[in-house]
Amino acid sequence: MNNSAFPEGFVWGAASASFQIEGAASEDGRKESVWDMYCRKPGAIEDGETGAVACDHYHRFREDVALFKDIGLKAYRFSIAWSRVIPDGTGAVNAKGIAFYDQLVDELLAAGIDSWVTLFHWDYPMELFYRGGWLNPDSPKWFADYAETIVDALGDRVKNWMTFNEPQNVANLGHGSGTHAPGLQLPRKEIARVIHHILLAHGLSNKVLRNAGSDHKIGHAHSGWINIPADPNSAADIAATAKNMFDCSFWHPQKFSWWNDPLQKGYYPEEGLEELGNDAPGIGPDDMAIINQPLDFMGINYYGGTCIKAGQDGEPIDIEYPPGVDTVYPKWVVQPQGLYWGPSLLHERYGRPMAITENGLPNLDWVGTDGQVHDPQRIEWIRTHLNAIHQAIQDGADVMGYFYWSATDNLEWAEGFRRRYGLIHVDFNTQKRTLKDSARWYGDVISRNGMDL
Ligand code: BGP
Repeated sequence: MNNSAFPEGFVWGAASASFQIEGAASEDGRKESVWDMYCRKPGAIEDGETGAVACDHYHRFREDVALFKDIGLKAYRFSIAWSRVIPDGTGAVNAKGIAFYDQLVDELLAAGIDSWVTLFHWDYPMELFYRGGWLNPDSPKWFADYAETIVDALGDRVKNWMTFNEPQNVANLGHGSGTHAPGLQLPRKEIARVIHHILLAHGLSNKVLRNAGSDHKIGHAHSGWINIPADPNSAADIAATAKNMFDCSFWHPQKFSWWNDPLQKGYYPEEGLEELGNDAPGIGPDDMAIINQPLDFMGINYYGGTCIKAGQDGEPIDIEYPPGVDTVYPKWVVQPQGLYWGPSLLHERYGRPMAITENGLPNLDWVGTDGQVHDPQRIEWIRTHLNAIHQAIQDGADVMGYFYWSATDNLEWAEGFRRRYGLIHVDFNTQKRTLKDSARWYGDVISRNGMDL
């Protein structure tokens, strides 16, 4: 148990994403995104589910915000549906789309909740996909123009921004394995090109947000492979862990350093470039300077990590499922200490403030005969992960906040509605919301600023 509170001003929040909750997919001028297309693909989404209705948050956001207030959330991370506000991706702005986010931000403000806005959480406008999507060299500029529209509309009240959510998955799953929208299976040369354009889009939009006012805090929400030393007392295991986490001698679109070295240091890892050879992206003379913009915080989405031990030669050996470690449905390993080692090792490499922009437990929660949702495992999950963050902060990592994933149960992408992550249970037949036990428990933790976990 920690016997000190979290640092003053620590941000206590929960997160969501537009496509997973909003519904109203063809209302008020919204056009399709690549996820609408992907949902139409037979077999792509479990049980043939779609985002057409989801949590109907578009119509019920006031009720949802009232629940966030009941819990005691201090911050709410949500994303903008690009094709709701600019239906063609570029050009005409849809006033009704803007009005929705405008009202949401006002409602949150009135409830005393800070908005943390993600510009892009995967729902890429279909009209831009028809034009080549992230492969098109104009795609960074399209994104910067979209960012300008959003910051013009909301920037007087929204001060915390994330450019991209897990672009690693957009590249790897969306354009590599084809298991996320848009469902492409491209060779690595084209994936590296997609990454380069997303990095440029991050840089250009970062500048746009920065120009909107010096009080804007700009970051991202990245995933990556977080590693945990098999023996936390072994210097060799710790060294092998860091080596594996940042090593780019084998190129993979999921690697932290392939994204964050350009973003935060201004260059791609040399070994990765060498390995890619002719498949490396074309890098224009100004590109790296555009990509390498000041970053106020590094967002980390964490669900589970891989244990590493050092071999005889010190080289890292993966132990994916170490003995004694539990897994949750369907396969995440329960490794709270990843939120000690991830922030600690990322702090050593990048020395930047961090926010845990996602972390949560999927479970098969249901409303009991007493009308309540009892989810002790989620409470244990949050408690142990917060303890790990607390320890990382004690040991020097600068972690500014924690966003539980997710505020409500929602459409878990290709996994449909079965995997429930929410603090708030949603009955997808009736749209009835019920606070889970974990929501009340988390509210209590927030009121104590994390003391006595
Ligand atoms: C992250 C996404 C979230 C959410 C979460 C849950 O990758 O940013 O939108 O979906 O994962 O994970 P999963 O959908 O793999 O269960």
